[in-house]
Amino acid sequence: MSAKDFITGIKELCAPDSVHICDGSEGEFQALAKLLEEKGTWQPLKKRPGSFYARSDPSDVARVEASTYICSAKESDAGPTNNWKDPIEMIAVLEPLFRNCMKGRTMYVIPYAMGPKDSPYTKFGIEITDSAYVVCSMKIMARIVKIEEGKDFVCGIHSVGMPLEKGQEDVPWPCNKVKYIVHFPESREIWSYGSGYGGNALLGKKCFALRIGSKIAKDEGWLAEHMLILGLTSPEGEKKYIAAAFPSSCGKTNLAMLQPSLKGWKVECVGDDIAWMHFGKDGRLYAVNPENGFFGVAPGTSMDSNPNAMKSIEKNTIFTNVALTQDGDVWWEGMTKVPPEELTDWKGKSWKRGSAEKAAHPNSRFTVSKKQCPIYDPAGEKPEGVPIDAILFGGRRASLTPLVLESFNWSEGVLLGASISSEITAASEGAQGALRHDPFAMLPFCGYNMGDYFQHWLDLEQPGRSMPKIFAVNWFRKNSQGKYIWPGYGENTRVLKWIFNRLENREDGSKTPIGIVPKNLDVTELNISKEDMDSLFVIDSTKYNQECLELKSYFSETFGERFPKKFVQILLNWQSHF
Ligand code: OXD
Ligand code: MN
Repeated sequence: MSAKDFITGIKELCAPDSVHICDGSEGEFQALAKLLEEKGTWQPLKKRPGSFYARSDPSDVARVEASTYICSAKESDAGPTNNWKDPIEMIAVLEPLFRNCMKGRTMYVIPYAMGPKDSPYTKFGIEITDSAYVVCSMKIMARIVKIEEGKDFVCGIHSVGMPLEKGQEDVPWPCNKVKYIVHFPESREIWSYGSGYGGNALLGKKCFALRIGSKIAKDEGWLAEHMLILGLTSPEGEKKYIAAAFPSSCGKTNLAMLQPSLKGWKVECVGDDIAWMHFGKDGRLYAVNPENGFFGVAPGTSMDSNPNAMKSIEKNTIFTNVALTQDGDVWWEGMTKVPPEELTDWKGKSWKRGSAEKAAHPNSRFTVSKKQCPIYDPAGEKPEGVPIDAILFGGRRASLTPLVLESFNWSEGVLLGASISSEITAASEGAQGALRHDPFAMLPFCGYNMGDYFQHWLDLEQPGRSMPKIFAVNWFRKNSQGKYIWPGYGENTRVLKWIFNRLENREDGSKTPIGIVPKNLDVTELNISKEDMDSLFVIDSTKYNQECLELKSYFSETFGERFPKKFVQILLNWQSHF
């Protein structure tokens, strides 16, 4: 389908009052910013030049996984971890919802690129939306380009699902309680209805770059991953790139922008959320960050936890669902040790220090260009990407997984990725301590059968390729008093240093049945008892035996036939040592 036919077809279906083809210019952003201000969607922030403060409808605050579908022709291709509906049946649901859904509104057409300029790995999309907030956010999160007929693009149709009858007043944050985030992986289409928030609405991010992206990557032999990309330079000036996958709330953005605690080490940020990785002609794995900006969780971000994020958002930033200070700045839980005495909370109500309610929504966000990050790596613009030497998989486990573990080989490392899990904390639903599996941190983002996805990872190892080394990390191990042992944040440099040196065979390790742990981690000037330090690397046979059994039943019950046989062999081998 040509871009022109796509736009005409959607215009006919959605019946907007007008059509605006976006050019991504500053003038366009400013005009839309003014419109959003007039509608009450957002307000400019006095304290931060070029920045805006938006509040969503309180019912529209996060990705809606229960309403997210992968509509492949065959149900088995969506797999057990995705909602599925037959594509024809789904179109029959969507068509009446989208018919005339843009009445009284402008239909914006956003042609955009995911990936660096002139990169062979960059892919194109067209998002049609009736939300000016989405246009402004997409200008930050993607690269808006010109439509070029003849170019392949992923079609995305987004509507807030609130047509306006003649004379009907708009609301600051239009949305609909009916929500559908639908992906058609075979025709590479995305249909999103009813939400204006984040990954539901900025279709380049989770919908394209991960769900549709992972399917394209499988078909074309590359990887679209929920991973940060960082460059690490040693005091001697050598540089290596690391990609890392963590489930949500495990500090991905903090690691991506880490401020090293060790003298002479330098971290540069290529991306904080998504990596597209291809093997180059030299057999190495190269990564590009398809995104142009960060859509970061605000709560917990502070000058202590992530000074580089704080510096990134001093200007030209969209804040959504955070709290507002009395002098016109933003605030969220964790930004300062002591909250301001009085705030306006994310719902627009007056909030006093000591209130039981959170002032900022836990999923409140900042949206900012990656170029504003003081440690943004200019190599992030290289068309060929950056060479990845190590891949990290992190989970949140109070016991079991050591602080860091190097896998013996690619296949065992892939199993470590598939085994990522987090223990449910008091803040989450579910029984405390219960395990939530999140293989490769891709559970909500894999656009096809995850059993096939595991096999795809295994199949990447081929003669002539030099595979990155794979490491598992766990910043969240607790001691017998229930306290976190590892200080994390900037101190994670010590773990990165060990990994860096392992890549160069400069550092010794101790062999365990499942991989190699440090012999001598650099802990100079860290105040951790010897007992705690040792316990960071303990591999408890009984617990690991239990874990292998748990993993076997999780994989076979969830993925059945598509659970790779290789994983069974590895698990049996691990178990034979415990
Ligand atoms: C995100 C997420 O928004 O992973 O990045 O949910
Ligand atoms: Mn993410």
